[in-house]
Amino acid sequence: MSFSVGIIGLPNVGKSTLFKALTKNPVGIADYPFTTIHPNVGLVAVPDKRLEKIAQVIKPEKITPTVIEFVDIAGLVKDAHKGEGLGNQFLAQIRNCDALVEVVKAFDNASNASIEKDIEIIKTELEKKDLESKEKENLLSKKPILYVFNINEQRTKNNEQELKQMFSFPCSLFIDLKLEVEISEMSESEIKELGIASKLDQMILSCYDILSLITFYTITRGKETRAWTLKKGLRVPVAGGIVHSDFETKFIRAEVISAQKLIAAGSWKQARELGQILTTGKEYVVEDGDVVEFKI
Ligand SMILES: Nc1nc2c(ncn2[C@@H]2O[C@H](COP(=O)(O)OP(=O)(O)O)[C@@H](O)[C@H]2O)c(=O)[nH]1
Ligand SMILES: [Mg+2]
Repeated sequence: MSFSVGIIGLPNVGKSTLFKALTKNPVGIADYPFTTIHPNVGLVAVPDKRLEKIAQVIKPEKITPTVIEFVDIAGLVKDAHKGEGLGNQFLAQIRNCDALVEVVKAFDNASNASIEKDIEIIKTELEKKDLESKEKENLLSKKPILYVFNINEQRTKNNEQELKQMFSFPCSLFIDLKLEVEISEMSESEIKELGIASKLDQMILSCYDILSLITFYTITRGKETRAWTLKKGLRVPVAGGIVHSDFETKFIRAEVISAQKLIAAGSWKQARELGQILTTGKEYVVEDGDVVEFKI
């Protein structure tokens, strides 16, 4: 189950800057040899402290994070829905995405009024495109959106508060994207020395949230500890199908323990002795943080 997030917004607001910062550091694992699948499509590892802790218990040969796809969609302009500026092509790309990150220019001298206008243009384009669409289930304007206000030093904390009050979006972040590119090129020690922190992990996890996604883990007998992405509320055979199609079609049962319990127990064996490993049937709904062994 791979999820795709489209980066949208007007031209020159920092979309490609965000894409560059996100894809700067390769996922670096055999299963994903290319971080950038296409010049504008990249795979980004989902930050996951739990995965590291499970790996400390299991000591696998290989640790594999789960990934999320980001697509740098070219800038939308007014009347894109009528085909302006290759608008139809861009809107078709948006249709293929599960969620959107909208970058809004709030750097330099962008006034609150211009920010409001920019947001309105994009909203209107998506809604107008939806009006012509026959497919009512895939409406562009109904996709979950995370707003990223691209700020810089000139926009002070006060302005941030003002903007937050102006727009009561369910999900928004204030990020200096230019700084993020610089951070992505620094070593850990340089970042520490400068006392700065990246907000990209938070952004990636916010995308996870707006998509109602959870993470479950497999440990494949100590060979590989791996994180997987699943929609909230699905049953264990569906999770199995993501790992291997046989795990869904030939599913018999699964052994499940929460990451937290496994980490506390210190080993799979110990967790079993403590009676903490649950044997479940087809009906079990996977929870965020479950470590699952599929039995077929
Ligand atoms: N001052 C400033 N300039 C930025 C920032 N982000 C992007 N830019 C500039 O805005 C221009 C467009 O950036 P780009 O990411 O290519 O925009 P896109 O058209 O939305 O993909 C470039 O000249 C960037 O250097 C930022 O955070 N601060
Ligand atoms: Mg661009």
